[in-house]
Amino acid sequence: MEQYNGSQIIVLEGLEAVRKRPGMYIGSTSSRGLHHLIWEIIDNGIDEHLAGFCTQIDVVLEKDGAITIQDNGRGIPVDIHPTKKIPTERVIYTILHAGGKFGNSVYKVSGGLHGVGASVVNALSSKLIVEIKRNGLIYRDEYKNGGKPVTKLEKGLLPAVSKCNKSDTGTKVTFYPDSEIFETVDFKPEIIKKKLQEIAFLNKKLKINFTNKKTNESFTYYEEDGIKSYITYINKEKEAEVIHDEPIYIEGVSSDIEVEIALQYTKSFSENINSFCNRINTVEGGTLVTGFKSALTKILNQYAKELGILKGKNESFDGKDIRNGIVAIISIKHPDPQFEGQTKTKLGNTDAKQAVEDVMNNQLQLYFDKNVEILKTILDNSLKSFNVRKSSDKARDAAIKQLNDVDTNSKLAACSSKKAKECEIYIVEGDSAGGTVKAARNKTYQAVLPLRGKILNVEKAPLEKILVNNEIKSMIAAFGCGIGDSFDISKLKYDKIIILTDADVDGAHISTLLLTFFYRFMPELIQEGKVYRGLPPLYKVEYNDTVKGKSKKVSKYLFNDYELEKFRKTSGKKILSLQRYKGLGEMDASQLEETTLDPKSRKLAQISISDTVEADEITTMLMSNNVPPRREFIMSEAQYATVDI
Ligand code: 2B7
Repeated sequence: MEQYNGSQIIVLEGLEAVRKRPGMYIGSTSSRGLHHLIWEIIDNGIDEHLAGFCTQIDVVLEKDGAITIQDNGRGIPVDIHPTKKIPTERVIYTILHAGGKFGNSVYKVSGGLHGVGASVVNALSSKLIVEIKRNGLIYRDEYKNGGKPVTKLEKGLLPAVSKCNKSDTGTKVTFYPDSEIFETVDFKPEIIKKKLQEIAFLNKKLKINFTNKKTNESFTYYEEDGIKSYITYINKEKEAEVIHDEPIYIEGVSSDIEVEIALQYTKSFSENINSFCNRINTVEGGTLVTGFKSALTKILNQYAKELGILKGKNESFDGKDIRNGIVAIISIKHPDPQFEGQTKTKLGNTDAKQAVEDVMNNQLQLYFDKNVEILKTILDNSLKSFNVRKSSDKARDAAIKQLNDVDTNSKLAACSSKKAKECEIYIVEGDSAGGTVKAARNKTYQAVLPLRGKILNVEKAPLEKILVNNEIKSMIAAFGCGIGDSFDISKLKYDKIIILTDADVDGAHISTLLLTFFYRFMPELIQEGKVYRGLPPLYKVEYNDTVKGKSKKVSKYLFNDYELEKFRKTSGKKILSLQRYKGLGEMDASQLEETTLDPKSRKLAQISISDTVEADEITTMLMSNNVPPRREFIMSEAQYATVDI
């Protein structure tokens, strides 16, 4: 039996709260949430690197499924905490919101999980061991069952288990994610490797080793050139054709804000700008991106004028022309970042815009003055986009006019309410499922738009073709908020856009094509959290249950294999019949209403963009002709409930 004093009981109540609602702290208990545990612990090591005390982080996937993370920083302090009266290490690993007050990192981020990560990971682990090398001693502390201390303190202090060299310092953490909390506790080496590579790019000169003890493989990530190499990596992954050999890299400091920018132009027609503030991917952009765009447009237009590239006197390049084919990374370090927006990933600090502009104005000008050939290549690229845009503007205007002229929406079953806030539109795969959904819906606030078969792949089709495609025209007209430059989310007629497809590979593919269309032409819909995927159940089980004292046959819908497995293991019920739904078409109107339409019982997954580099890569990969990886992705995505692109 462990002995708890008063303060520890309060502590455990905090960790209990994390176990009750893990999603609030790590997003979900799916594979994604599971891996989040690793990122939280690594983050503390990275802070130690940023503070200037750690040069290496080792990550090990152990044979028994545990993860070990070790750094060569100063080692977490083990002395008695002045107010909590227990070793500081224990405060960090058992008290929620203990972060922030520790570690003097200027770049500590108050929002999100940063700093409280250690206690959250402990709360969600069945076992966790912390080993600290400090003062020539190795200290060890062990917890079990969601953060309950196992190690007995000696005179209130952490016991030292052995000696080490005084100069040898650092922190080592091993944890076992709790299988009672997570849907899966199977760490995926591929996910870990990808993230470690990204961390290495964003933290130049930090060495990260990954060892997979299950396969006896080892990998090292070390990026001397940081985000500059990241650009090269992204363009290689995407097989993008670059128009100048080396990425442009600039850096500088303005009003205490460190700014680093790397960019390279490619022959692609889209723009890919990724931004990070204090290493957090600002998916929704914000002031740092605004500053980047405005400075880039201004600087290049100025050069275009000086070099006489645009013939018309009052003509200038549009920002769109200037960013045509650009791949860029903006990374800033801000002492007091304000994160806003739907997913708290939009930087709000106005001084960040100025800082980025300052560094761009000084350093980028300097770069172009030295590299005139590259400047000319880029301006020539802008000119091409300018000319294409001038000619396609006309086609586009005509197409948009046509959209407004005729009602192309004969298939849309509108809802009677005109209040956008309460309305929803279901985009349904196929006419037959569409028909059943129409019959089952609540006509007041649920509209239905059935789509026929294949959706156009907007990644590959030219704009003229996209704008005359029937499916796309119906969606644009139904949503009512335009597309591209003329997009206006305030005109959106619905609060939720719900994609409803079969729970199979084809359904996942159609859903991906739709998301690609939204991502490229109406990204705000996703950023503002308007897009959802309906999750139809995969199984219906029937079993006997006691209702009002009588045994009765009842049924229950299960949404994935995990739920079925859980039902089998924990319900204690004998399954009388098990039906597996192959598609929406197998359900009648009342089943469909209960499982996918009724807000009280349906399941929806909100679509979000969690990583801009990855979203862009996945979009390109899915839509390329490279079939094998595409199939694999669709399959794995189809299994999970939370959808991120
Ligand atoms: C906010 C908390 C989490 N912390 C320290 C000092 C060093 C240190 C840490 C760490 C991950 C896995 C191995 C500060 C910061 C707590 O206070 S956390 N190193 N590494 C870590 O967790 N790695 C610290 C001031 C003086 N001496 C040490």
